[in-house]
Amino acid sequence: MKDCLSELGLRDVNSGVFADGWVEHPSGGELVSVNPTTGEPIAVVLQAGETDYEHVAAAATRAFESWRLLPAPRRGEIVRQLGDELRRHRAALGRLVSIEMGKVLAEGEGEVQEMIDMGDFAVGLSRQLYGHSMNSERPSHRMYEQWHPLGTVGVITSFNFPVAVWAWNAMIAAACGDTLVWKPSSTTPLTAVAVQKIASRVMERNGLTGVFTLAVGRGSMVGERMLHDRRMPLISFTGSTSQGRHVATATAERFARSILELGGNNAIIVMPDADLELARRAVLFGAVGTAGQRCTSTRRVIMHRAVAVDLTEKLRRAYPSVRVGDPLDRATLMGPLVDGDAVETMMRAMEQIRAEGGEVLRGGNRLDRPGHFVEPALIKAHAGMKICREETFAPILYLFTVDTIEEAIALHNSVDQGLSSAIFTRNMQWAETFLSARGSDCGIANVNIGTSGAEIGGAFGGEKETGGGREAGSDSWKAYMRRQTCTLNWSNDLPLAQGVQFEF
Ligand code: UN1
Repeated sequence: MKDCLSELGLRDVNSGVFADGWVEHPSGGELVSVNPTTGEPIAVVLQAGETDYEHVAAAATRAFESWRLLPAPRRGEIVRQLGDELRRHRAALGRLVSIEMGKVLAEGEGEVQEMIDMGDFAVGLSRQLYGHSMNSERPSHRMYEQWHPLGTVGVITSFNFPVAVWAWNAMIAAACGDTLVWKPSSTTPLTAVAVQKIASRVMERNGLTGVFTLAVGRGSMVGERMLHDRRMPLISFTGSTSQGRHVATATAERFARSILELGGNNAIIVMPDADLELARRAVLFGAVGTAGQRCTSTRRVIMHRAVAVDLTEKLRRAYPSVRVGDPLDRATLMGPLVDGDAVETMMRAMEQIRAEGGEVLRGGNRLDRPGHFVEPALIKAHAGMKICREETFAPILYLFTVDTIEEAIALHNSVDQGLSSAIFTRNMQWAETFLSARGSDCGIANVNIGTSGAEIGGAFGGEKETGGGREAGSDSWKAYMRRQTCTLNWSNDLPLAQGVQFEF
């Protein structure tokens, strides 16, 4: 562990505040980063106090004045250097993610790869911030739209993807000419400090500062200030639906934009012709991967009656063989939950499951060892269970049985969340029904692929109580820029639109 901390420049006590440079003694108190595998402290991060926050926000606002004027391809070139620096530290940073957050090493490294992929995407994007040109209805007039940098973006991230979600926002925002204030989750401050060190080294080499800034601190102080800070025209927030509702109202109140990535309640529909072996593997990765702590985790499987017995049996056999343990051990499939509260929440959900008549087929107990370990739970559920409508951020999987595709889709869409969805079938009509306007109501819909593990090239996000935000690929960049419609008259006359005559 020491090796990876020292490669990343981390010490026993670290500043969690970067404005124009590291603030040596921020005044917001000590935050101890704890290893969820052992329950032991890893290191201390010093949090932002009120004046520290002010320094950070002011530095990012100042940096915007010049960063926005740098040609976008030159900003892209700097983002390329950031990607290269991340490549150099992929192993160490991936390991730190596993140590601090508890996801297994393959997933920790995968998360850093997601950052690198975002970097590559943003480099290309920096030469493709296209606007349309339109045909004006007036003679000798030209009409077009262009995209300008927006300002300083406030980015509030969650513990479960402590670095990738920063990259979704940071790489795009930087290419678009915006600057950033990052408030990471208080559960994973060390990975944030490590990423900031990498980013600020690259910026320093280019004689720049204030483009990427960091304010580790309490949500009630740093988070609240960001929501109400008029210097930040956009807040990108990842977290629970209840917190997201607060972010939505606070930002709307001052007409700021928000990108919200909130709760999911993702399901896989399995039809009679499905390749059950593929389905089994996708369900397991989706339900057990990251210990069920992804927004995209598979929480429900909706099985056609024709395959319900078979698939249930396959899962019953697979669940006990999921190796739970040290995330740094390559043989482990599921690490710990992030903290003691997460374990308590899962245990409460298990009680409710039993009270509502769910049948526990496998697991669901806490493990008697140090750290926050649980067994993944496999539940035979029925549509009346209220708990299945909630996102419990833990490895609990509900199995439902249905008789038709219509019934499957109705049950699928009956929850409040709308992030990710999947169907397993080779039947074109079933697949297309699922993808059609009367099919899945989610932001992400997959065929013969599970609900989690999206590629960065597409826009990531969901509908309903998931919040409607879109991040990462496709045209998500548009949320980070302001659109300007320009009409230019090169005639010697002043014709009015819609043919309006106004002579005097
Ligand atoms: C999240 O859980 O907040 O699609 C993000 C996935 C990952 C990102 C998940 N690429 O599972």
